[in-house]
Amino acid sequence: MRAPWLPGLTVFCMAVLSCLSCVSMGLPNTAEDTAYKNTSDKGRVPPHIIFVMVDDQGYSDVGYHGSDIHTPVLDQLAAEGVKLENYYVQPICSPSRSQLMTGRYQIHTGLQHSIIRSRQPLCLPPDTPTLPERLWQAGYSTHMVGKWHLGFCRPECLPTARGFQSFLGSLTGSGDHFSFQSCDGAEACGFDLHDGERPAWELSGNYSTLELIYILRTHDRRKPLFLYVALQAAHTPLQAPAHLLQRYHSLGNRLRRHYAAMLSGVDEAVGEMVEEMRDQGYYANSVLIYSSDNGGQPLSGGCNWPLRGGKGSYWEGGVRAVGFVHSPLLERKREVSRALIHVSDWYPTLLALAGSPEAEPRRLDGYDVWGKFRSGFIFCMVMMVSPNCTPNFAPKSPIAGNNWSKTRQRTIVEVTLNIVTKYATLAGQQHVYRRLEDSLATLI
Ligand SMILES: [Ca+2]
Repeated sequence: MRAPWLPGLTVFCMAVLSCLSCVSMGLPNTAEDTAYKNTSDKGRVPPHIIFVMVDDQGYSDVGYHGSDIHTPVLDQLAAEGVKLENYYVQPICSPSRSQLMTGRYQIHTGLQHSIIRSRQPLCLPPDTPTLPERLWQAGYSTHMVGKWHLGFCRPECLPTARGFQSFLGSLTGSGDHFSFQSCDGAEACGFDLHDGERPAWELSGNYSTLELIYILRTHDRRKPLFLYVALQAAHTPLQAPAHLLQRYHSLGNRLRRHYAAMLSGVDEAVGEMVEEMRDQGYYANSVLIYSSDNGGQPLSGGCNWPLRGGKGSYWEGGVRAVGFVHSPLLERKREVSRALIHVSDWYPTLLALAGSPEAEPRRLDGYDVWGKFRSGFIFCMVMMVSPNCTPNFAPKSPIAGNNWSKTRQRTIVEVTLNIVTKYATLAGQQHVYRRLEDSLATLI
């Protein structure tokens, strides 16, 4: 155990099926030394990158969107940075997280059908490069705290085999935030809190904030840090500490009350982390990105107003997410961006920030969007209608319906091209349109 675990600190989180834990595939220590040398040779330290991925936060469930949920820390960070108001993700967990990790739509990784369930022998393809792998190669220390949900059926699927030098969190999609019991049906339950590759039986209560502070205090500041903070809140089961629930005693709806308290826990955790970043000297050379992984679930307390639909649907309420960038390195701060930004864009964007841009950008679906928050790009529309383009699958899509056929597939592609044409023309980016047209032609 790395940190002195104390009870009662903020933020709930994670759990994992211990029976599914695997053997070590960690990165060699000697490689870290080599990477540090390479970084030093460049004569500068690339920015520390902190990516906060929150689970199931609805579009309306943040203070600066007029919510009854109090998120003062997030409000301030967003106000001082760039609010991404046309920011898109996938409608469920695993696909969004796969795109963050690979910069590619899930149609390329076989994760286009649904989430990865605990009993499925499925994971992010080990031969697909991941963001932490690439950042580690670029000289970064790479650490993850929170929910993985990209498969764990084999050792090579685990976070520590996919580029993270340390991992503390859950491997499955959901679980009890206090006991860390996770179930895939009543007959398949287990303990789901892992430290690296082993079940962390000794941990109890809340752990994520403590681990984040421990990493920030022990990391060598001269080396760039990539910290992936994948908080499990506010995913079901809806559970929150009493002191957070007390803030929302006036909310009559029990689900909403618990959900709101969980998001207040997220707000507190982010606040503690940023304070530690300032205290430890990271802040001046840091980039913090905040993102929900999908829209809110109205049946579990979430709210996406004024957007239609919610988690699991391709309506705006399912795929248009809360997102912002906060960084002293932004040239233009205190802005609201209407540019179309997609979760797959972070892969090339962060690699470019790290000074190690993708060598084959055409391999990716995302684009480097740093510095383009004002002008924007147009590509993200495509993945919203094409991710389930497999003939044997009936997606829950308001466009596709349940009668999947070649004709419908063709219609979707044509609709997509029309949308892209419109935005490409507006943005003067016809070259992007031509690339998309080539890609989509293969689907017809
Ligand atoms: Ca989610």
